[in-house]
Amino acid sequence: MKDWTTEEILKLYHTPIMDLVYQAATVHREYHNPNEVQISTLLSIKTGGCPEDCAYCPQAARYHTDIETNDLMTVQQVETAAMRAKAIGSSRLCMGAAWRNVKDDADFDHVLELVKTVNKLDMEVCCTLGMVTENQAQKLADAGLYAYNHNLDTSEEYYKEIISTRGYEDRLKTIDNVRKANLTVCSGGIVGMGESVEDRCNMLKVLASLRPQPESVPINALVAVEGTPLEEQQPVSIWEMVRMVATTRIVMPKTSVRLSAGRRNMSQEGQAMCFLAGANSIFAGDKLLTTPNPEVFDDLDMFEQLGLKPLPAYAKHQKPEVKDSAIFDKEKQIKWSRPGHKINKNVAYAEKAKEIRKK
Ligand code: SAM
Ligand code: DTB
Ligand code: SF4
Repeated sequence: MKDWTTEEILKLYHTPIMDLVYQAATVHREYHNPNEVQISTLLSIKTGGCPEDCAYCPQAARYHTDIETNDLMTVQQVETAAMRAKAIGSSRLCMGAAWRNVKDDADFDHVLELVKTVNKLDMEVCCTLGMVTENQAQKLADAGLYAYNHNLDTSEEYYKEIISTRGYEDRLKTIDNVRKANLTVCSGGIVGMGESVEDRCNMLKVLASLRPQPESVPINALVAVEGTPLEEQQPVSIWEMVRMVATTRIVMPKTSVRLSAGRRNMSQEGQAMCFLAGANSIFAGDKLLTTPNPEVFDDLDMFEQLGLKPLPAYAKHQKPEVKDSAIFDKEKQIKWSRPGHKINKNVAYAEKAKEIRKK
């Protein structure tokens, strides 16, 4: 497999768009059926109140955003949501929790139950719970987890401008822990946070250098949420999304490239261009985690107009077997880093939120 340099990736990104899309579509057809698009549905099983300071995130407790916070969902609530997702053609349920990291407590045991429940419905189960240790990843695998989502979000350099409460190396460590448990890796990023094209390409270089490469790479367009430090970011143009998708496809030929947050701002034609450029997965369902997504009816219409078929579950990897977990918590608790640097904008927005709460 080729080792891409940032310079080579940048060159690809800046290729005239007709040539870039043609090249990406050619690679895409070598490894995938271009008429198949995998549908994944997100479910926020624990919403808001997160201690981190990710500048893009409406779930960070320190900012003042208009979201409904919720404790962990029950097995019944998750089962109902999973069946509804399956009914619209979704082959994967991705359960998200607004946690910094997983703790070995009753909440984690409950999440393991949720994983088993969704696995029984023959759906690919994905979780995104923040940082995990190797043992925790293994417990998730034994409960029947199929994939773990943990995004790099941007380049190592720009990460420092967005998050001060953890480091890039923490993200890489979790991805490594997930790999050691033989789970499939879902890791991607966000465009439109004020990063440079070089930052985007640097992130792709890091993802493409992982061995094996991630099985799925979500490409999110920032959803600028009021109350977060990135509330004033202007939406990225569709051409930046097309370039990002095409470049991702070329450097990670086998991966599932997921057109993720931000589809509400894209036309059907824009999304079709992304599929042509190698995107072969979407998040469908009326909601992402806390923000709106396109209406299910409109997505079904798009599939019909474009002649796309949803990919069935386990088309790429076998269904994981549910096992009794033989893991004992002997592992030394990893100390996740707290870089401790200050991001002035994040601090200002946290102060602003405090003022609003006082009123
Ligand atoms: N707390 C866990 C973590 O940080 O990994 C899991 C949930 S977190 C919400 C998952 C991902 O959602 C983030 O890494 C980020 O890429 C994406 N995300 C969050 N807010 C977003 C926004 N406003 N626009 C686009 N993507 C966003
Ligand atoms: C990913 O890359 N995007 C999804 C999923 N993985 C967890 C999350 C998007 C969240 C968008 C903002 C929100 O709805 O809160
Ligand atoms: Fe918390 Fe994840 Fe949101 Fe960051 S992205 S504030 S870690 S929920």
